[in-house]
Amino acid sequence: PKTVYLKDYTPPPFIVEAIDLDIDLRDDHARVRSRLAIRRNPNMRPSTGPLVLDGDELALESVKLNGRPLAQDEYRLDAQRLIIPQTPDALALETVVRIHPHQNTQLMGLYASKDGFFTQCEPEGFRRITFFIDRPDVMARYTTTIHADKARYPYLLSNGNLIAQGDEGSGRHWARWEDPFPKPSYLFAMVAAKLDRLEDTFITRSGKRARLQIYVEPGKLDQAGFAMQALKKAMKWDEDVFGLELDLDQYMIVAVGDFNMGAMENKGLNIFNTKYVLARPDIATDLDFQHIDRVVAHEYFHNWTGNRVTCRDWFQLSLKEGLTVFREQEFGADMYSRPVQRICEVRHLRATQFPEDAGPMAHPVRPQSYMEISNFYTATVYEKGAEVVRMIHTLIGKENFRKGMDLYFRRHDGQAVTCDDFVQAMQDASGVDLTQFKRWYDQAGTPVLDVSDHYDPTTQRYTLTVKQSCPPTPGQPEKLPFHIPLALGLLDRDGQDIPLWLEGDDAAHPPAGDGAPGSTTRVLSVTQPEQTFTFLRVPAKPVPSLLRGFSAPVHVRYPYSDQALAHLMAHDSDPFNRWEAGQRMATDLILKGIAELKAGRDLVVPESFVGAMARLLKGDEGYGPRDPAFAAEALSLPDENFIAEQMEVVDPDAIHAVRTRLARILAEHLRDEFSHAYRAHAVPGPYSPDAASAGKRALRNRCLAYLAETQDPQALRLAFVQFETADNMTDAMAALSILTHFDCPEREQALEAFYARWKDEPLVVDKWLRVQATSRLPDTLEKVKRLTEHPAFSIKNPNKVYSLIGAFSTGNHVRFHAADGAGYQFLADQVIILDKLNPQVAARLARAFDRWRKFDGGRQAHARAALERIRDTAGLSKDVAEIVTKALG
Ligand code: HT7
Ligand code: ZN
Repeated sequence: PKTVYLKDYTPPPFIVEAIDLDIDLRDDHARVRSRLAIRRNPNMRPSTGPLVLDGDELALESVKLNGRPLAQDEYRLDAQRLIIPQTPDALALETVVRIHPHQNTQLMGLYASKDGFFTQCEPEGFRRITFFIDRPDVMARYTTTIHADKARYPYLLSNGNLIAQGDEGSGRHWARWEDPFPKPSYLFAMVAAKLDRLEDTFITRSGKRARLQIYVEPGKLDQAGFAMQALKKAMKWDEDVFGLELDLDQYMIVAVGDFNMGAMENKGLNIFNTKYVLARPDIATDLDFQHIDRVVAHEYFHNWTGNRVTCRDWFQLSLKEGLTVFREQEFGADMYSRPVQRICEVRHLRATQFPEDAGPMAHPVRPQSYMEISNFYTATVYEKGAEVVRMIHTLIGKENFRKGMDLYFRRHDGQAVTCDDFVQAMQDASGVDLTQFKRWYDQAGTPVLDVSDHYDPTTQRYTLTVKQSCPPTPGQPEKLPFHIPLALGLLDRDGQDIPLWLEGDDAAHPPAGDGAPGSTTRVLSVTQPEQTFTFLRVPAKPVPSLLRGFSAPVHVRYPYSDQALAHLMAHDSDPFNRWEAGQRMATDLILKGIAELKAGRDLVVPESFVGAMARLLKGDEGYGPRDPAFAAEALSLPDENFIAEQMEVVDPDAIHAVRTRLARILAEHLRDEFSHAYRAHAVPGPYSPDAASAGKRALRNRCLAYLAETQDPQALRLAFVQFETADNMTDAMAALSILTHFDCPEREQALEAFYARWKDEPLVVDKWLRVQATSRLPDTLEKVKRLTEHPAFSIKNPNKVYSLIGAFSTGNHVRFHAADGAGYQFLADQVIILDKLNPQVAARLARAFDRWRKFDGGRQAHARAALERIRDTAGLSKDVAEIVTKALG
């Protein structure tokens, strides 16, 4: 496949001022007429080039220029383009094309799903609907008319405002929508479907009344209420925190079960995966509720960060995604527990983005090239992109950040811009020089900070030496130093924070960002390959609490003793680092245990670790931690993927054995404590997904998981009883996720009962598939294979594919990486089948091979064979080709 480079960007030679679309939906096809008002881009004069329109799988029926049909020799058509060599400077271009939404298994462009027709245009789906200059810097005004059968598709929706509608005979009707805002084609949407509608209103802070509507599958209105509340919370939050108000009279969300990703921020007509809309206590877990809150907010926030100000080109994707994820994270922190949200975000970053940065698909937050842009909706662009925005926030401070946002909108509202434009606004608003900082956008790889220290009791000076480095990544062997905000504190012997006075502090000019002289958390600007920071008036050798709040997406190496970690775990005023200290301890223990196992010795768990875990359970004063949600996180052992990343050569069996053994030892030592905490954290009254109740359930279910690790039949029975008696999906699912790992009669009974009860709720069936795919039992792959034949599974539905095949290959480390290569062969088979139907989802699945080079020779040989088999498949999509060629490269 052809590679596209950022350095080759040129502005579009033509722009489209307006598009009038007419979409006629029929039983086996749709006819799309479009009338484009086009003119040469005035900024590109003099220009004489041809007019080139993108098109994909469009059957062209006619083309007219300024009302005159074009003869065959007046245009050229290839598989991807319509080219008109001779055009006036301003023209009206009319095309008529035929498309086949029922055969559109890629789910890009216009496609048919159970309840009707839906669209997905980002990044390059609009060209599958009509010929267009399908790039985000071409912004047009849209008028859209939809025609369809009235009984089967009563709702006809598109962006903007409904301006006319009517019947047209033969049981058909039509509706015309006009979007007042010019927009890029990727934000176009239309829906023609039979749905139920939930309505509400929101009065904006300037007093405008907005109509809010959520459309769901008929009969599911009782599952839409939470999403509506989420939307209203997000609207209020964006007004309060960023002063941003809805600019539309009507805001619609439509839920569809067939969707490649989570949701899409189309102007005024968001289209969502049902997973992020539908919820009811008996079918959705606490985490599902939380995801709905966050995804609804994310798409709503895009209305300003993405839609009002959009991307100049797809290399700038993080301009909207990194910034919107950051906004979503801040919203989450304000709605739930800030520290727990941060812990979950960092866990996610380490599980997805750090391996990406260390593997064959490593790319900067602003990639420099791609073969298929859909492959770059990555953890780097989204999650690391959000970390980059967060670092700006930390470096310039909250007030300046808000000023920077205001300036960004003042300068760029209605424009398609670059990441540089965003950083420039932040720099100009704050006066902080971000020149070096911008390297975060262009250099891939996770930087490493090697920290060492020295304390001099006579002068009471404490010196930290920080060395930064960054490993090579594809195409970038050498890196320039990053500008890294390193937030830290120093703990004294009693665990108290020491006020921090740095040598060179200038009281007259304190730093713009977080942490003034004398405060107990300071943000050091690490900008050199090696730098020294000296703290004054430090009464005794402190324990450093480094990278508080995870102030930068880096690895920190510092030779912590077990004692120091236990000290941080018990006393650090930064909750993130309290959690981090426990994770470090557990990781060290497991890595040591793996070495012991190889030498034929059993794992030794020091009393300091067991004691720290016990304190987490009991809290400071006897029973009950102050924040059960935090305790639940702190009691969770690092997962197997994370441990694998810490090893030179990964041994999945050893990781699994030692991690499981550690859990069992803890369970046996603290059996009474876990039992007590399990009983003490029962949540009385009717279910509510609020943060406090969810936190108690999380802790309780963590205790139940530990109890089951003892393999005591009574503990498994307890899990089964919880499964049977739970009045909410969180507790039922937690119990089932425990039982799935044990070969006991309760497991089969529970799985059977669960399916019998929920087989008609697709989102719950997804959970049923996932819980089986992630079982640690040795025959899991065989079961997964059988499940691909089960009526509950469909390879055409992305949610089913992610729940079964995706969960097995990314969420079941020990079974996917089986030494005989069977897991790899299975995944290769599925990728090859799926590539013919939905290349985008197939490519996502193929990413599970990314880290194959980290394993032993035997596994590498199996993985290579699987990758080569995919690569050599005839007619492979460019989506999958890019992933496998880079993996093999
Ligand atoms: N901006 C949206 C991206 C998206 C997408 C991308 C590729 C293929 C399908 C897709 N569906 C949605 C999602 C978001 O970040 O808000
Ligand atoms: Zn987004």
